[in-house]
Amino acid sequence: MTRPSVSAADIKPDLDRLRRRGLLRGGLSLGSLALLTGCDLSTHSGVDAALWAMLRFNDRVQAALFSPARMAATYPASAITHPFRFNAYYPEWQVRQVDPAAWRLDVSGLVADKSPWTVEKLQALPQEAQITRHICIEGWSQVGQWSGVPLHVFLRRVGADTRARYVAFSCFDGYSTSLDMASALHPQTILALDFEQQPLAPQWGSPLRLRIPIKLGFKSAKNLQSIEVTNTLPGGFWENQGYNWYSGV
Ligand SMILES: Nc1nc2c(c(=O)[nH]1)N[C@H]1C(S)=C(S)[C@@H](COP(=O)(O)O)O[C@H]1N2
Ligand SMILES: [Mo]
Repeated sequence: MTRPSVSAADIKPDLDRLRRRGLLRGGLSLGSLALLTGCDLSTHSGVDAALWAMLRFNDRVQAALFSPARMAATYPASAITHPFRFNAYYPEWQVRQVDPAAWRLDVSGLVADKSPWTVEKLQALPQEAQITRHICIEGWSQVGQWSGVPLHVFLRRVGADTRARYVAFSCFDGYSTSLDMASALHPQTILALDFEQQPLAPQWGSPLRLRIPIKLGFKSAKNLQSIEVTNTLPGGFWENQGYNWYSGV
């Protein structure tokens, strides 16, 4: 085992971050971190590798606890939150708008059919409605009503290799996120076209957003531009800044 030569103060912000997320309990030392992860802690990149190894370990634990049969709670229409809260990594006046008639959804990676999708083509697929709770990592939640195409229906329609590990989502506002395949295939994971029984307004992710009640709100990407099926861990806007990648609720 390599002796850690980076001081605890050097990586204090990273350790504090992990502690806040409950990944490190009490006074986990650099030595035990090295033992746990098998990473060389004598350099900064080694420390980084150890921290990422811890996070991936956390992802694996969460994935092992996942059950495709476990459903997120659903609610009656009377429980829908009004007014519904907008959230994005920018303020509401900066919401991007596209013409839904000109918009196309790109499909890439491990799929048989890479032709782009129009709103009309998506509307012609089977639709599923849900009233579920959207839980933001910032500590607030709200109940909303969405409907659209179950992602498993879409993935099978495009001939996706559903043995692939990940599905990645890119948005035309610069946002991105990604899912493990099991969560992508969960029956409550939908490509939502409607919010409160109307076509999505721009601030709610027009013309197409992901809606996944079994994950924290930041996974429900709005303003979708492309979907990729891949075996390479894709990351995402918040995931790359240290939010837990799996983020099941
Ligand atoms: N394209 C895009 N999707 C996004 C975000 C974003 O900034 N851009 N923010 C995420 C976060 S953190 C939350 S809580 C929800 C907010 O969705 P809402 O505005 O419908 O409440 O969108 C998620 N999807
Ligand atoms: Mo969020």
